[in-house]
Amino acid sequence: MIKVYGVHGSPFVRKVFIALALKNIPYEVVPQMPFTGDKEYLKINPLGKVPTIVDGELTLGDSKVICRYLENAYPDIALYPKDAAEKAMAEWYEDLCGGRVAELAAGIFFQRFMRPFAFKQEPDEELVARIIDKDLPPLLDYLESQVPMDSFLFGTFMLADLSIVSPFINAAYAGYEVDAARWPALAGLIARVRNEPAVKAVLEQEAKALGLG
Ligand SMILES: N[C@@H](CCC(=O)N[C@@H](CS)C(=O)NCC(=O)O)C(=O)O
Repeated sequence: MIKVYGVHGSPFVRKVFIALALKNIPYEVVPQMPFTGDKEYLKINPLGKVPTIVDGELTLGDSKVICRYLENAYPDIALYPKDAAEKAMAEWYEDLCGGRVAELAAGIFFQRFMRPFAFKQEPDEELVARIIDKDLPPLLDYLESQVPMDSFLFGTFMLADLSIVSPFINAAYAGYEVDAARWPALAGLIARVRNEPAVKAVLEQEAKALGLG
């Protein structure tokens, strides 16, 4: 059975759990905290980041690489569109939202969730305000221009939808919600993705793991 090293709450680990669930592939979770410098873990992922998967002889890090592998190795249920241009756009959204958008959302999550609850520290509200008022809005404007009002990006629910929404799941743990009056299509996509059975199931486990369930 595929092993996934990681921890609930990471948007990158969440993506792999949901990708596996969408493809009906059973998996086993090996709890692995990031940022620990765990020497044993560094042997299988020298970056020390989560997730990493082990599938038989194959040991692979990075959620994007893992999801592309899953798509090729287990092609029955598609995570990416087949059309070349659509596939490229799906990968672009995954890159953009797993990169800069995730970084900003993680800033809110770290300041308003991790600092008070895990480290008993005050959040840096100045930093949070800069993210919410200045850094995020141009990216939200862009995403709003890309996302359909009533459906998923490529018809059925796929990884591109999850990639766009996932950072905002983390930000929501810290009390941040995308303003539906200003970005209605994006807010609608967030609600639709959250409602997908595979996502719901993982979010339920995540809430328990974060002490929210
Ligand atoms: N590009 C990587 C990013 C993974 C990542 O940054 N994971 C975080 C947890 S959310 C981590 O392990 N951070 C630990 C570190 O940076 O040392 C992926 O898509 O898997």
